[in-house]
Parts: sequence; C-alpha cells; structure tokens
Amino acid sequence: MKIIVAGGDGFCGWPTALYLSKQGHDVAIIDSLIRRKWDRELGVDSLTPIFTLEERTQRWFELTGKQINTYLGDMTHFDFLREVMRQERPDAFVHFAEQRSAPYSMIDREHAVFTQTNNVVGTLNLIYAVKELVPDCHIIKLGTMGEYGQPNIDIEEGYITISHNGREDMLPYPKQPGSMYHLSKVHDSHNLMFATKNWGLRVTDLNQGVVYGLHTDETQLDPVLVNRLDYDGVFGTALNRFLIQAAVGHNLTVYGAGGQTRGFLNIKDTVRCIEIAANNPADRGEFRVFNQFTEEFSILDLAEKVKRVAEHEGIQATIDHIQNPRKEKEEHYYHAAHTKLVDLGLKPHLLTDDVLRGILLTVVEYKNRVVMEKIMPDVKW
Ligand code: NAD
Ligand code: USQ
Repeated sequence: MKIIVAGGDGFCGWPTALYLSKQGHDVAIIDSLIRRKWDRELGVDSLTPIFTLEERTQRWFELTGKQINTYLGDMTHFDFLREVMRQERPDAFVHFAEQRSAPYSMIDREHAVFTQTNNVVGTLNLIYAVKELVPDCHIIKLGTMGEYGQPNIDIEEGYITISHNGREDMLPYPKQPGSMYHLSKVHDSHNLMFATKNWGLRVTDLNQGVVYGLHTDETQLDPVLVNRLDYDGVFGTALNRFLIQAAVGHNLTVYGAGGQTRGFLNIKDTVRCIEIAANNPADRGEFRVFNQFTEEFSILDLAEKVKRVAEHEGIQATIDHIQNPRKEKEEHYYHAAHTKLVDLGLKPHLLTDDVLRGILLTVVEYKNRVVMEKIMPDVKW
C-alpha cells in the first residue's frame, strides 16, 4: 500500500512510519517540523537526542534499503497538501499531524486559537484534498479517548444506542472534552463524520489513550533512529513522566488525588493498531471509531507501580500529590470498551514490571539531559 504518515517526525508518527515501511508499504512522511519549534519556544527538548528527519530517513535507507519520501510542509496550507496528494496518490493517509498537548492549548487565548486552527484546518484540508484527488483513500485519523471525558456510564466505541420517548437510535457517543486541545479532536471527529456521510469518504477515527514507552524494534536498530521522549510539564505525559522523574530523583507528580483514570497503551501497540486499521479499511461512507488503548489505570496506580519497580532497582522514589493544575475529576467511574482492534488481531503488550523496568533503565541512560526546572507543571486552568 502507498501510505502517507502526516506528523511522521513526532513521537507516534516516526515509529509508525518505520514500522509500516518495514512491513513493505511504500511510506511517505509529511511534517512541518513545528514540534521542534515548540520545544524551542518552551525551552525544553526530547529526553533522547533526536536527529533531523533527513538523517533519520537516510539512516533507515542505509540499514534497510527502504526509501521514505519526506515532504516538509504544513497541513494547514492547502496548496502544499494538494500537491503532495497529487504526487503520492496514497491508499491510506495516517493523520498524526496536530498540536497534541492539553497544557499547551491552555497557556492562553493565542495558544488555544493556534491549537484549534492548526488541528481543525489541517483535518479539513485533508478532507477536501482526499475528496478532490483520491476519494478512495482511507483516512486514518488520530483522535483521543479524552474526547469522551469521564462520564458516569460505560464508554462505547464511538456510538451508543439511546432510547428516548419510545424511539431508539444509534448515535455518536456524547463528548465532554477537558481542554481546548481535546475539543479540537471533537471538532475533527464531527467534520470527518460529516465528510463520510456527505461525500462517501472512508474514515477510521482512532480514539487513542495515553501512549507510554519510546522504543519499537525499528527505532532501536540504530541511535540515529531513536524516538523522541517528552518529560516536561507541557508535553510530557503521565507514565513516561513518572519513569523519568524516578530516574532523576524528582518526586512523582501525581496531580491531586490521583484517582484520574485513563486508557493507556505501549508505543509498540500504537504502530500495530495503525497497521491493523490500514489493512482493514473502513467502507466508503463509513465513519468508523476504534478506542485505541489496551489497559486502564488510575494515575496513582501508575505512580505506585513506578515507585515499586524503581525501588527494586535501588532507586528511591517518592510520590507527591501536588495541587492539580487542571480542572478535572480526581475520583470517578471509568470503564471504556476497547474490543474492536483486538477483534482485528491486536495482541497487546501489557504493562508488566519488566516493561516498566525496561523503560526505566533506558531513561536512566539519558538522565543527564533532563532540565529539572521544566518538570513541574506551570500551565493552570
Ligand atoms: P508529536 O507532537 O510528537 O508529533 C506530532 C507531529 O505533527 C510533530 O512532528 C509536528 O511537527 C507535526 N505537526 C503538527 N502540526 C502540523 C501541521 N499543521 N502540519 C504538519 N505537521 C504538523 O505528537 P504525538 O505524541 O506523536 O501525537 C500524534 C497524534 O496522536 C496527535 O494527533 C495526538 O493528538 C494523538 N495522540 C497522542 C497521544 C500520546 O500519548 N502521545 C495519545 C492519544 C492521541
Ligand atoms: N497527570 C498527573 N501528573 C503528571 C501528568 C499528568 O497526575 O505529571 C494526570 C493529568 O492530570 C491527567 C492524566 O494524568 O488526569 C493524563 O494526563 P497526561 O498529560 O498524561 O495526558 P493528556 O493531557 O490527557 O494528553 C495525552 C496526550 C494527548 C492525548 C491524550 C490521550 O498528550 O495527545 O490525546 O493523552 S487521553 O488522555 O486518553 O485523552
């Protein structure tokens, strides 16, 4: 298959591009490299030293003989996107290319407007480019479990059957996102659903949970292929942050009570989920939704696991319940369906102590690169 991976220089996109390339697909990357600019804006950097996209794809070619074309440009520029689509005519388009940090989107009005413009306009441009040039192309869009929020009932995969005044219908599951970023994903979902109904496009919306880990078999082949890993208070995510905090002797920053429960998955499962979606395209006119995570944990559970594994390795770790910088439920019911990807063949990499130890020992190697002042959260809402 010819597959474009937009956002292919990022944390999820880079390992996905390599994995799909290894599986024999003809992969091209679109990325504006704006993520690297946000690092500079915030004065942070990936824990791992990452190479330029050119060096990365060149090294991949040297090691495997597989070519990954790269297009440096912005999804919000329609002429650019249209030209790439005209040249590549992809069978599938994997769309990771968005601003993905909730805290970044909540810094101020400007960052909220930027996040929603970047994300919503990029996806709208994709819809129109596909409609015009490659209407059969399967759009595989990264959504987020956070679109649903934390309702006091089970979360379904995209749709829920509702009975009302004696009538019944299958309707999109209600959305209660918790940040301007998460809201942008809801807006994308609505636009994509409209496009499938109106123009018969094929779309899979992958409501992904929080991703942890960094290595895949492909990124581990060579230091030049290493994946990025964020630990700062804006782009770092829960479990990865705790592991890095333990590695550098920082207290584990549980926000508030820590009863916040989310779906999680290993980066090794992210790449496989994308492959599964690509190999099993949505039908024309179908807006298909998969919940892409493998296990649910509360934040406090995760901190306790990290503490236990770290102490087993002789690293003292202290859990600190710091004041929650976010407005969110700290104790709540959470149970979300996630069977569709498993039914299509996903074999999850579960969060065992060995997996935690593996990531911990990896991050310890890079601990001298950590800027301690960037660990605490400084964006509040
Ligand atoms: P990331 O920031 O590491 O990568 C995103 C990439 O997209 C970056 O390389 C950036 O330069 C690029 N990009 C952003 N806007 C662009 C634009 N307008 N045009 C071209 N390129 C652009 O993020 P990630 O962690 O890899 O996340 C990828 C996707 O997966 C996002 O859509 C995110 O919402 C979703 N997701 C991530 C997680 C997670 O835990 N990391 C969880 C659920 C969903
Ligand atoms: N949290 C802590 N301590 C920390 C960091 C986070 O307690 O040091 C808590 C947060 O308050 C929140 C939960 O952990 O309750 C998750 O926060 P996070 O920063 O790990 O993840 P989130 O902001 O939800 O965003 C991340 C990705 C985003 C993706 C989302 C999936 O950055 O792109 O969409 O995970 S989900 O959470 O399922 O919506």
